[in-house]
Amino acid sequence: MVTVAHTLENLHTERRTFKPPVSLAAHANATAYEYKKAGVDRLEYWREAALRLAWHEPFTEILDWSDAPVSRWFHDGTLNACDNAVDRHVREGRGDRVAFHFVGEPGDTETLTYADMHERVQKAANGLLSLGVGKGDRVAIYLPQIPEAVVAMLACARIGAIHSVVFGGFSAESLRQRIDDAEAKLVITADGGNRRGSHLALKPLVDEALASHGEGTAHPEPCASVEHVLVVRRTGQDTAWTEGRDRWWHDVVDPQTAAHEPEWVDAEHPLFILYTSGTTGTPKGLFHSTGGYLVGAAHTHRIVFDLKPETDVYWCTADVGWITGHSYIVYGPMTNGATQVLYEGTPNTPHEGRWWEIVQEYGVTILYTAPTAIRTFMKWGEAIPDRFDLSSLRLLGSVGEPINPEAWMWYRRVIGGDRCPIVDTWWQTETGSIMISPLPGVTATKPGSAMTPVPGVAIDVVDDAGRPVPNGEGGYLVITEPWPSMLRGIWGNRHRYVSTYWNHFDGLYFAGDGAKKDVDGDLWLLGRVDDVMNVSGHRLTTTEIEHALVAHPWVAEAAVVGANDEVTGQAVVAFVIVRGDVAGIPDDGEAVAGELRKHVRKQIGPVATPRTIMVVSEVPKTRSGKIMRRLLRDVAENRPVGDVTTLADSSVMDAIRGGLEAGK
Ligand code: 6R9
Repeated sequence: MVTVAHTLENLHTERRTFKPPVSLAAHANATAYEYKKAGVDRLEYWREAALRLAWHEPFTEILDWSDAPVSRWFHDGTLNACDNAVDRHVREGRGDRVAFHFVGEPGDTETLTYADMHERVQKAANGLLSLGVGKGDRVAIYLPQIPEAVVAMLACARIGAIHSVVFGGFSAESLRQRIDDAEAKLVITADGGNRRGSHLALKPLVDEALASHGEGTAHPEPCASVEHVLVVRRTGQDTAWTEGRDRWWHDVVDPQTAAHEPEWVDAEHPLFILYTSGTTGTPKGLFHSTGGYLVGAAHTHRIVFDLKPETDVYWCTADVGWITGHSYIVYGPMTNGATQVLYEGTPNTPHEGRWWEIVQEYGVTILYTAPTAIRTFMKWGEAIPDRFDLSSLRLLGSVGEPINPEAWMWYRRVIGGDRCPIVDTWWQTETGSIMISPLPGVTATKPGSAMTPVPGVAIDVVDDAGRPVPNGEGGYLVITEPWPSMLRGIWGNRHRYVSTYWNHFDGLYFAGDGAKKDVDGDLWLLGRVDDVMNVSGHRLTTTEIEHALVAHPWVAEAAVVGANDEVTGQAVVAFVIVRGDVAGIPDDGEAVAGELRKHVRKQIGPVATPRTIMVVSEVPKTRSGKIMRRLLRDVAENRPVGDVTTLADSSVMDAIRGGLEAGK
């Protein structure tokens, strides 16, 4: 295992704290009592949370941990996730409430109430059944961010089929791998989606994925498991058709009756598979349960975002193809009866104020997004959000990466008008729901810290031997007790599940992240443990140096890697993007580098001074917005750049290389 710093001497000197707004605290869904209750009896705490769901048959047992590390929660109860997310609201008189304000990238909009969703999920469920899909079958969903994506997921849940959503930006090869691994019977896709003002084709990629890739390739045979491809018409572009296999959504779903009794499933029935890249080899198909997962997603959504379903307009900007979209667009918020914005496109189409225009137009009150987006907006400059009325906002969330204190402060000041609390939420595809976060009515927050585990979740930071570190020190983040929304395994591979997460420290779930407890015991996430550098024997994380760089007024975004160095073992190499809205930044990259080197030396110490600083226009990111340091390490070490297939924009690496060549 990679070793991580126990003694990150130079870490943050962040001392600012922000108390919860008094008015929010007075009416918050969660008070300090929540921690107390969970502290007294953790399982009882989760039992009460579970009782907020609609159960078909009640459960009697809370946790069965006899087959550890596979847990069973509420296992003798039965329920249906779609019934909780949709039917229940209609049944209880909330059918007229808006579920989604959908905004297409070209400007088309649609308002869908819970009653509308009810009609759609029932028709879609009957449509799936008519194609021979049933309980336990796997369905791959490869759609743009449109209402049908939500409807398709819920229709699967409704009939007990297991969905596997593949993000619409993935390649045909990635799609094929995921379809084969799950042996999906059906693929739901669209002719295409709208992206940056043009049509992105999806159906041709499905055709390619399902076809034979030829002798000698990884896929010499056509895909054997898929019987049908169900195609939503979104863009109207021409689409090749395989008769018998391909069916239009409007032909199959629209004529169905809007009457369907949900399939009541055991709490442990798998709800979905979601693939996430591992450090090695093939992507892992993580799967989640129905009952425990839904409890975790709905409960955390209610307490962390303080949702008031009658008045809030909630917008999570993630794609439904990621866990954030699963838990905090579909299952959590809908179970809580939220009114949401669903936006198909990119933040700068047709202009860089598009998000803020949407916030203004729909009166968004809660915004949940990622640090990478915030840093992009910082780069574009605050004059853009300043043009819009953002006064409806009352709560801001962040997820996906450590948020730099400066980005946090910018988010609070420019977007949150200095009045909205920020919840920095740490969690993973594996955890299913938020594990570490402030509670907005309780916690005094510190910029850059995710603060403390949510009530009912047991987390620690341990050293190489698995011993808890004292406050003020760093180590590995672990989860010490099972939790309801924990993954139930890796599809078809129990051994890989155990060895990936449970073999590092006896009885502890190893998250793969480094973290530090500050003197108060609050948690600072330091990135993946493989992002640790060793410079002349000093252990440094990429995150702390990135934080320091972004704290400089010239810098919008920074990515730091450790490159091999004959003298120091590793050396710090930084890639920085300078801000667009700050005057007086020198054109000369060397002058910028000199100033930033001085700045890092002052902020952290000489040992952290970057050997090389390269000014670039973009840094490579995965499609979920995480910086791909592996590729930057290739550049820093002068190697040909490795596999770029998971990059959101593969031309970024050419641009970086090109820029460096030109600068030589
Ligand atoms: C929800 C999601 C999980 C990894 C995780 C960690 C990083 C997520 C974070 C964060 C610091 C936060 N991560 N949230 N790091 N602060 N608030 O992103 O799931 O795509 O599986 O990624 O993302 O490194 O281990 P997933």
